[in-house]
Amino acid sequence: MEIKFIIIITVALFFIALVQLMKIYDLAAKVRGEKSQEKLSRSENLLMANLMLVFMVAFFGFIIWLISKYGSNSGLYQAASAHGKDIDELLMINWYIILPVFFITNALLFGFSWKYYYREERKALYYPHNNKLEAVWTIVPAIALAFIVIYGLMTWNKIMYNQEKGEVVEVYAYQFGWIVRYSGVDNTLGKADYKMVSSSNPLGVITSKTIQDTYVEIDQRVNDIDSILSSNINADGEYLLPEKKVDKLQEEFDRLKRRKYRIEASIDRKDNNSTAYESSNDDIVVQEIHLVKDQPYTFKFRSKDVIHCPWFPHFRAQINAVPGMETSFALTPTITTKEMRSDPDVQQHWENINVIHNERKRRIGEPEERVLFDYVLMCNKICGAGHSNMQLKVIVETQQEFNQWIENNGDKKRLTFSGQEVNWSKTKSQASL
Ligand SMILES: [Cu+2]
Repeated sequence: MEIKFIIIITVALFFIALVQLMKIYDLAAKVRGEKSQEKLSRSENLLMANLMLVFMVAFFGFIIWLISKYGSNSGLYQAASAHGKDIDELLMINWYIILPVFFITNALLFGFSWKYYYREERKALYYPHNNKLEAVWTIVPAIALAFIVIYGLMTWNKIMYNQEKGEVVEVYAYQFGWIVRYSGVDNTLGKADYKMVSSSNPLGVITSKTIQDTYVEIDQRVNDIDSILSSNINADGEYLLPEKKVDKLQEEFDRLKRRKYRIEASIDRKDNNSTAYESSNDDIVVQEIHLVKDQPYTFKFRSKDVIHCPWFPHFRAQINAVPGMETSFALTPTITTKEMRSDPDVQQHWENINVIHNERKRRIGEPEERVLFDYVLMCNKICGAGHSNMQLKVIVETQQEFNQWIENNGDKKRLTFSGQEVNWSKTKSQASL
């Protein structure tokens, strides 16, 4: 880190020194009464022209090197979802259009600068207008752009509106992490409301139990504040606490009362509560996303605080999670984690990752280990200081393995909103048959 910083400073200072030197050179030339910058000799102009060509070759070489090094195996591998191939095709068609245009236009730009460098005896051709030329360079890009836009729209419609609706899974984004909720046997997520959000109910899910729990939580804090205030009062009715603290407590007191009133008025439906919020009862919250191969899923996204961007790179799926609204997309994973790990591209890439990983491990004196590929959910929007922590492991497996997970680990890690045990895995596997 420090070395990098010193290098940056050195390079910056070098350029500043260079600019200063050039200024001095210029001034010295003026003092000596030599020719000014505007009048360059023919050989100087030729040198500039040749440097243009050198730059073009180096620039093109660098681009080709970049493509060959990072283009073929960028860590995205083959698309692991049903719609992924469409996205990849769309992207590749764009590259097939962009790259030739890039090479042609830049070759013309630098080629012309080289060929027509300034010579005193040459006179530029006065050529103010040509309708044919204007038409060509307007119509050709227009057709190319229209093709890209229409093709993109068709792909978008296909993957957003013509996908099979599947099992509903909610992904809730917050600074900085994800909470995942499966909708359970009824495939319907229970209602949620921000007024219900608390440390024990981070998603704000509504059930008769969470409503009661919230009341208890609010009442407890209200009583706490009440007793703090009433025990710190003197005979004249004056508070013994600093004024600021009293204000703060009273404010919190009012806020809690207001929140309880709002829950009572708009969320708590008293008698029919049990049926209105029934769909929450079999929802479960888990620590990892487990998906069954070839089964369609509908992901729904909410955000607690700022705009996040849930991204499944290997499934080629990404959408913003926006506070106050729900976004969603459907996808069907087509390759299990195990199958992906035996893909030659993945293996080769992870061979390299392990070399770098273990080099670091050795440097800090930790035992070496072998890390394996895993699907991942990441946040693709710089959402704050802990943005890079927003990663969640995703596992794609067979139905059998999925049931096993629910039975072994899923249950231990899950919270039920009803407070009752739901035999989720059995009914789940029956439901999907
Ligand atoms: Cu984020």
